[in-house]
Amino acid sequence: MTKQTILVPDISCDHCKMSIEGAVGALSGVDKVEVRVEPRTVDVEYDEVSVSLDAIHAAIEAQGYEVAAR
Ligand SMILES: [Cu+2]
Repeated sequence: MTKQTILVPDISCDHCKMSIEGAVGALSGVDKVEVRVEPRTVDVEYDEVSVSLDAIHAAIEAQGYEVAAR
């Protein structure tokens, strides 16, 4: 398992939390995902053999959020 914290500056409320957690959690290979509204981060734990960090970024961006640093 790989752990990564992704900064997403547009996260502002529980709706953002739900949509990002839903989208990232639906990817196969993602074990855990937790959005923190306050530091505006997405903590994700995933199996890098099954899913890439790029695919996780893409799932976040598909929800309408920009990822800060790649
Ligand atoms: Cu929101």
